[in-house]
Amino acid sequence: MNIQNYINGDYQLPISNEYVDNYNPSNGEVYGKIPNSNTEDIEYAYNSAKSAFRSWSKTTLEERSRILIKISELLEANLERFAKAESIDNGKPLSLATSIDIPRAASNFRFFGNAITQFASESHESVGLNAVNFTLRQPLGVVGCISPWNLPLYLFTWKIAPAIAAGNCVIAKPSEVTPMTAYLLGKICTEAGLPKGVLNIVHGLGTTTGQAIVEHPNIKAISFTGGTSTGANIARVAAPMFKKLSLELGGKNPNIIFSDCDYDKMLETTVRSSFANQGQICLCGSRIFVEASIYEKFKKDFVQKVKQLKVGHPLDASTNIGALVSKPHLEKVESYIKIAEDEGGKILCGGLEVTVEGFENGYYLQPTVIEVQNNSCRINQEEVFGPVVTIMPFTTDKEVLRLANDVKYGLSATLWTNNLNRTMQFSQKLQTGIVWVNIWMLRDLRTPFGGAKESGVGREGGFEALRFFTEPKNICIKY
Ligand code: TXE
Repeated sequence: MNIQNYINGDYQLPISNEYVDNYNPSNGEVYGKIPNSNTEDIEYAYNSAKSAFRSWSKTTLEERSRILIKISELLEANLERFAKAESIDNGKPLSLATSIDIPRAASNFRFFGNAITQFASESHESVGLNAVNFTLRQPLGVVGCISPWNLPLYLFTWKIAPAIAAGNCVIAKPSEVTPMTAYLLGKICTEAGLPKGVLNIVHGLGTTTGQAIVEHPNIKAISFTGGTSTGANIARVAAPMFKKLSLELGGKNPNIIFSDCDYDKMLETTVRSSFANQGQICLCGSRIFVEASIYEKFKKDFVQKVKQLKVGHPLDASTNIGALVSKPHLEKVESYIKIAEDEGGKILCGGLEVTVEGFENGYYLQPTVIEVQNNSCRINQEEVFGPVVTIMPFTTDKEVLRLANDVKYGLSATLWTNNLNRTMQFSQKLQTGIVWVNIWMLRDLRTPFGGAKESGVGREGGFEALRFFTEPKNICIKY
């Protein structure tokens, strides 16, 4: 199926007249083409967004909220169709797309549809000076949203929903690797009554279409999720133009397991935090540190559970682990397994490609557990973003805290313990944007979401996102 851009409320062929192939990762076949939009396409999208901004920025909060919630309802009504499209495009199990990806995309619209009605700004009475200050929070204008392939519609809508709720008009680009559900979203927005030009969805390569969005002088802000080196590149281009930037980048997250934890719950959750979505979630706990007293037991139990995970076709209901997103990505992940072995890592299970009958050219890989001796090896320092985790023992709190922080990333950390003092000590000292204690990936959409160090700048979620997509203006009135 060939997809098109969604500009000014309609599907459009790209002015560039250039296309790139869209692959189905479950069988390695090309199953459609997507536009590779150029600067002319972005200019067209920009002009449509700019003219829509005049009235959208003046649309009442109640009306914006109504439309966002309608989009959410239409996504829910189309759950099966969207989940299947996501699974085929990305390689993730249909069960995951049905239970997580699409419901969360719907929640993003509902959440920000509600949040905007509660969003408020401060006033400051300058006592004794007969003056009052208040803050206006005005939409920025036309903003750019660029999202990755791992949670395609989930992350795409996580940016779009707050941007339009706050009164901006948007040029959004999904990953060229997984464009399908973003394409389908256009029609839903039209059906929900979103005025034309408020959301423009353009497709294409990062270096062509993404770059053109970032370079556009009048696009006021860029909200980006993706790789750290891409984020650095975007910052280099955007900074001299003083654009607002929100960057959600990679992670190399520690999963710290103490012997005083609830063992069964930890074990079950650790399988998920390691391999959910084929390990292609920036929040996956890819470095597992286990207290020495339970290390051997954990190693045995964990490997046994991981071996039970079924790698299979994404649409097969019994599949736990689907296909990796693309051939280059599969090769990248495999190269890291080799690097780990060369560095002295011991593969405890997995490490090999899987042939799924009838889909021999799909990108399937066994979930892989590697035992490492130290945290300075490349497999523990660099983001693999696949079904690969390492394990190593530790003895003291001090030691594991140092290991956990000894990495350039700082997105999230998971801590398994029932010790309150330890929980507070680690919560204070872990250099990450998120700390989960005795749980993984419980998401409350009101919380600030994002990373420290090279995992990014800025926070998404809740009012943080609405603050990002508005410009605060202080008004001072003397009376
Ligand atoms: O992501 P890219 P890639 C990590 C993960 C992965 C690595 C590379 O380690 O292996 O990044 O993945 C657009 N200007 N994450 O190459 O390139 C691109 O088209 C503007 C972590 O697929 O960062 C896509 O829409 N845009 C991550 C988006 O950026 C550009 C999720 C992300 O693609 C651009 C995905 C440019 N110059 C990968 N170049 C997470 N944090 O969740 C690319 N893009």
